[in-house]
Order: sequence, then C-alpha cells, then structure tokens
Amino acid sequence: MSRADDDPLGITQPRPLPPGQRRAGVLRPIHYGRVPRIALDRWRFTVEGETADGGMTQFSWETLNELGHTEVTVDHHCVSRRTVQDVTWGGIPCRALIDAAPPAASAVHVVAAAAYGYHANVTVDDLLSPRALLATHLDGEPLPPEHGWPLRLILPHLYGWKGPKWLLSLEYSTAPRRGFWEQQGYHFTGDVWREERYSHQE
Ligand SMILES: Nc1nc2c(c(=O)[nH]1)N[C@H]1C(S)=C(S)[C@@H](COP(=O)(O)O)O[C@H]1N2
Ligand SMILES: [Mo]
Repeated sequence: MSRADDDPLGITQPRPLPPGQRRAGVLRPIHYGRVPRIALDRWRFTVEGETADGGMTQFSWETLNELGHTEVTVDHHCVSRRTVQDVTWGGIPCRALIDAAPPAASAVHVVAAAAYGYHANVTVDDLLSPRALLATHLDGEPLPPEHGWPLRLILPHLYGWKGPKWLLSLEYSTAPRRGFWEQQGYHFTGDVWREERYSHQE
C-alpha cells in the first residue's frame, strides 16, 4: 500500500506538498504519443551543441553507465497537480555526465530531447542540482518501457514534463529555446516550489 492510501490526510507523514499539488497513490504513465521500441545495442546518447571543446560526445549504453550509479528517493510532481511521493530512481548522476561532457562557459541552457521529437528546456544549473539523475532504474528494477526505458531525465525540483522519458540527447546553448510544452503555454522554468506552471506567469 502506498503512503497516500495509508495516510490520506497526511497526518502521520506531514511532508509538505508544493503549492497547488495533491497526493496521488502511484506513478501512472503519462506521456504524449507512443512508447518507442528501442534496440539497446544500437542506442546512443548524445551530448552536443555548445560544448566546452566544441565537439559532440556520444555514449553507448555501456560507456554511459560507466560514469557512475546512484539512487535518489524523490517526489514526482506532474503539472496536472498529481504528486507521487517517495519514488526511488537509480541511474547516472547528471553531474557526472556534465564532468564527462561539459558545456562551454557561456552555455547556460539545455534542450533535453527524446524519441519522437519530445523535448524540454532546462538549464545546466538544473542538471548540477545534487538529485538530478539520468535514470535507468525505478524502484530497483530497470525502467519499465512506459516509464522511459532505457533512460529518462529526473529533475525533482521541476514539474514532470521537464523530465523526458526515452531520453536521447542533451544540447547545450547560450540562447534560450523553448521545449515541447514550453511552446504550448507552459512555463519556461517550471519550478514546482514557485508554482511556475504557465508561460503567462513568466
Ligand atoms: N518522452 C516523453 N517524456 C515525458 C512525457 C512525454 O509526453 N514524452 N511526459 C512528461 C510528463 S508531463 C510527466 S508528468 C512524466 C510522467 O512520468 P511517468 O509516465 O513515469 O509517470 O513524464 C514526462 N516525460
Ligand atoms: Mo506531467
């Protein structure tokens, strides 16, 4: 039984929710379009754009996982107001990826892109936050396909749309560029604690 079912009023577990959010029991797959089929042997993860050395770096599944592995237990906040508490993700710390494939000093923005053209704009600072993860595992198991296998971005301080499932690339840039939902009226930054939901709040 999940915490939300055990304790619907949050009396024994009064951990605060971000403004405007309500607890939901379980992580339900939410995405636009279909779940892609991916062959891991041909899969590549790319870091490109305004990198420190001007080149792009490609990782295979093996070389990406060699960068390290850690677990974080965090709350997931969808902008639809559902919050699922205590989700445990395993994966590569974003900081380790940034060390391995750093941005140019002037590049503060990042577009995180996934299968079928889904993308979200974030910042290098978001990726440097201590709990930012390139997740490969959920609750100790490889990510289920509908939750983003083999790789998804987890940025717990931002709304869920900022974490593309089926992540394929990160592109650094000096200039800001809006992602898929950000172009359709959602907030450029998307900080859950500041309740940055919509672009008219910018
Ligand atoms: N590729 C892709 N990633 C995505 C989405 C999507 O539509 N496509 N939806 C986002 C949204 S809005 C949320 S809330 C989370 C949901 O994660 P879950 O399906 O694991 O619950 O995935 C995010 N990542
Ligand atoms: Mo969402």
